Amino acid sequence: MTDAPLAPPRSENFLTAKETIRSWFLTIDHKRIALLYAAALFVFFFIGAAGAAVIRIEMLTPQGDVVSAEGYNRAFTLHGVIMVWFFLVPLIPTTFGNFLLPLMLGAKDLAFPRLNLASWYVFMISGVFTLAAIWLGGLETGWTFYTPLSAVYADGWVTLAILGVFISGFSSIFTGINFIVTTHTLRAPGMTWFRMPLFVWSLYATSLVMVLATPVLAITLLLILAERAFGIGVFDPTLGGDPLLFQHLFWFYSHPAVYIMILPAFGVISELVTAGARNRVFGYKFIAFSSLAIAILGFMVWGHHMFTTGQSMYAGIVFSFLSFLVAVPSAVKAYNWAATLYKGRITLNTPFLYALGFIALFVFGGLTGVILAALAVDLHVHDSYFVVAHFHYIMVGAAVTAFMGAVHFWWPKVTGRLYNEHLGRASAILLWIGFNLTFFPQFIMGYLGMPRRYHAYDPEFQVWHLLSSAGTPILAMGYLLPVFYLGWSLYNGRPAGPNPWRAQGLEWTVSSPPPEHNFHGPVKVTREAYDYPKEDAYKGPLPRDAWREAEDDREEGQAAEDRR
Ligand code: HEM
Ligand SMILES: [Cu+2]
Repeated sequence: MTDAPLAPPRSENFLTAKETIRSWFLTIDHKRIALLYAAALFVFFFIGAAGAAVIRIEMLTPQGDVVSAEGYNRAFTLHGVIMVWFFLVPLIPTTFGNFLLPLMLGAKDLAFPRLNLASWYVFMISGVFTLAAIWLGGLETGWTFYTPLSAVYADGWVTLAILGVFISGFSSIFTGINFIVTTHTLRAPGMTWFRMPLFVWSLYATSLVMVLATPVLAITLLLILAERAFGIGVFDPTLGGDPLLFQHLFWFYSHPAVYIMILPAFGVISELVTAGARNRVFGYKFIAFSSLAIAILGFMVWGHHMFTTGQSMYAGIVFSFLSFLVAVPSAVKAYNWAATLYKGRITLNTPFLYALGFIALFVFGGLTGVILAALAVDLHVHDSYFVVAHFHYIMVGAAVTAFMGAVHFWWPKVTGRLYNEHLGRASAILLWIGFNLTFFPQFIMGYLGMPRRYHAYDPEFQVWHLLSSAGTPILAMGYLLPVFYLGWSLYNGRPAGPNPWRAQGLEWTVSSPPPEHNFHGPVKVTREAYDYPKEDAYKGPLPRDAWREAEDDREEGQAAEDRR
């Protein structure tokens, strides 16, 4: 056996093909741009996390003692603005979407490589505006920028922060256009629509939402800026405006935006579940179409954020019913994953543990969404910690867990290195425990009446806040531990080989890290996605399963490395 597939020549690998700093900042390689995004998001995540730390420390005691009421408002606004607009919305599409879409389709790059680089620069510029607003003292509107607070009363750096979010929308739109055109035009011969990996379908649905919904947000934010700057009466009732108009416009974007966050996560989980169970995916078309159904239905439910605003009761009933409907395509996915696992040959390795953790947290988050969508219940728990818990189960418990699963699944592909499997599993479990300890108590206290966004509270809630704050350091460890062992693996990890998981998919047919232009020759696709060998599935675990073989390959790779 030769070393070639395990350690491709340096010139062939996208990381080492060109080594100057300039070559990184001017790169039009989708794989490098993915890493540029990853670096930026990493920084934003830790800034957002600092806001979370302030919140959880303040909530340890019922009195407001660590920060002032005003300071608390600024802390949760910092946290929300950074986490939603600068972390969750771009999280999976700009990193794994960028990296994998051309590889999965058998293309050399995205349709518009320069636009891709431009979208990163636009994103960075938008980040500078919003970070400047925070640096100069922050703002107190919450990530939702509700009027009339944001347009009239707030005296923080609202204009600057909103300008940043406005600009970041362009980067979202650029990415969406790029993905849609790539999927339509750059599929390799034989890569029919129904042979595309489900991650690609989810990116396609996400891109549609990005392109169609983001302009609405942009206009809404511009109107706030205009109102702040020129005092025109769009939202301000004293000038003849209507503050509720803002909520309609905002949620018309922001409910679909929650699907920008979760749809790519669904796609990741479909990949992890099929590779982990070594089984054909159950109901491929149902999963693919459910992504589109969610994207479309997602545009029709925004009013469920406004049940308590005095909108007409009939509107409330219709929005409530439509919101229940969204649960259907979501449940289709959950059932199909379960059916894929059933009789699959499951090995509990790290990416798969994250996938299982995701399914549990997503089902819980989704079901509590259905509870919130029930009109009568929502009147009771609206604006309480119950809502905070609901959206954290979905946005963090599900979306970020899927991202962590993706990191552990594609790490060997991106870097060419394997990480420590024991530490990987340990941190997946730590993350799950820390997450539930942090956020489950919030359901209970919310139900009991603890309002959100309060910096001092009634002592009866303290025990729940203590539990929640106690979970936070465990959760933080779950995120930090991978930084260390993954960082270590970059220099010391064993070479991964092209396909350490024995997974299906074009990205696993090229060397790791992939060559600069992805594929050496023309690509021709002759099989459906997830065409796992029949003898792999439906047999139950064997003493020497495919994972074990892959392990042997890795050892051979190590031996080859040692000999050199
Ligand atoms: C089965 C699907 C879902 C249903 C029926 C649902 C329902 C709801 C409802 C009714 C509310 C408003 C609660 C209130 O303010 O009183 C809400 C809030 C929220 N949901 Fe969901 N949801 C679903 C899925 C999702 C997903 C997939 C995400 C994110 C990826 C998400 C993120 C949020 C966020 C961020 C809020 C709070 C917004 C805020 O006021 O700050 N939801 N959800
Ligand atoms: Cu919503």
